Amino acid sequence: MTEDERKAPEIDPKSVPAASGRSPSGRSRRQILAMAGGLGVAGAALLASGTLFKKQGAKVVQKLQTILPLPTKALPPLPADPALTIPGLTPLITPSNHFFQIDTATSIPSIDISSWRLTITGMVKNPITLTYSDLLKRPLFELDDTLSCVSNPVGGFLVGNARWLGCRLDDLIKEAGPLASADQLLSRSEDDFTAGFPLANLDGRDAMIAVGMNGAPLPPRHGYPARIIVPGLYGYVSATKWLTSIEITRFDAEEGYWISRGWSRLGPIKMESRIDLPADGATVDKGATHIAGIAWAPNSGVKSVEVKIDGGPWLPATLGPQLSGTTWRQWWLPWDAVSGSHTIVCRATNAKGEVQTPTVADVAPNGASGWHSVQITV
Ligand SMILES: Nc1nc2c(c(=O)[nH]1)N[C@H]1C(S)=C(S)[C@@H](COP(=O)(O)O)O[C@H]1N2
Ligand SMILES: [Mo]
Repeated sequence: MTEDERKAPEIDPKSVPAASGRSPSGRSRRQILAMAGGLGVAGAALLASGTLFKKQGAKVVQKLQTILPLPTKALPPLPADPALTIPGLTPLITPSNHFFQIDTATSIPSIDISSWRLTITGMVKNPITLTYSDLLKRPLFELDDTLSCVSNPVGGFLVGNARWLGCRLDDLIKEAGPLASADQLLSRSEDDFTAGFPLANLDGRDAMIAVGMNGAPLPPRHGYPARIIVPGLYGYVSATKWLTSIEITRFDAEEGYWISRGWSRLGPIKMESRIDLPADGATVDKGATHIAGIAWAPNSGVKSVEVKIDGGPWLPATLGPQLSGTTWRQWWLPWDAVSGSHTIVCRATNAKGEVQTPTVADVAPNGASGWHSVQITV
């Protein structure tokens, strides 16, 4: 593969917002929906009253249709975010407008929801075609899941955590009836991006066709009207935005967009941890402060995070809430900063007791590994 191709999945740094932001917690679901739908106060009032709803004109009704049904299986409300009390800590949930964006699209496809269809075809007994409202009528569930780009370097910001809403992908594929000889789920977008992963990854994990993100319909830049989310897989093999078709096929017949460009066929997200506070290169005031960051260990969960300051011992950090086995956890460690220059390193251990590898790997072909370290001055 050429150098250009290897670099291709990296993104324009301008499109990567800092991974900090205001937590969406504290707002009611209805408020969030109302804002996302552009309805404002009037919309919220309409939602509160079915009779008012019926009296409104077609325009309002159309706007209201972008409001998602409630999940049949809802998650408990989010816990208090430790980021509220530890300044500089990355928020538990990444607000959608701060969520990293990676795609090959030159402009965001604008999709007419009334003519949009999702088809499931290929090596199946019963091909399926769904409209947007068919999709919304399926049982919807919520999923807290951390999505990472394979191009995320150690310590990088191409990773985000969201509460997704969608329907089960495994159920849909079961209904389509894949042939025994098929081994790949290849999804395609409105703009002809493709991503493929092993059918075997539909192993009971909560893979979904997502229609909602953080309490609102998927924002256009994150794939409206629908995208795939597969817990534990990098985006380039799974997370197709502006989804239009799913083809059940074989790896030896077809491959996703990035595979012929030298990236690995299989894309399980690697366990990683990141130091956000203090930032690399920062100058810190002497005295009481925190070392803090996030860590993720897909399909298992983070059991512990340890921090090493200069040549010292590994110190156990305090962990934030574990939303699910596939979300990041925040961690922090109080620190009495002493004058001088310091190197701080962190490492995670997953629920199976496996320690994050120190072996340094580049992002290509299947994701970066190694321990994140920062150099700071007090
Ligand atoms: N249609 C489309 N979907 C796509 C891509 C793309 O280029 N086009 N890129 C994938 C990659 S590489 C990643 S990491 C995720 C990023 O999702 P996000 O932009 O919502 O963070 O989207 C995936 N889905
Ligand atoms: Mo990616």
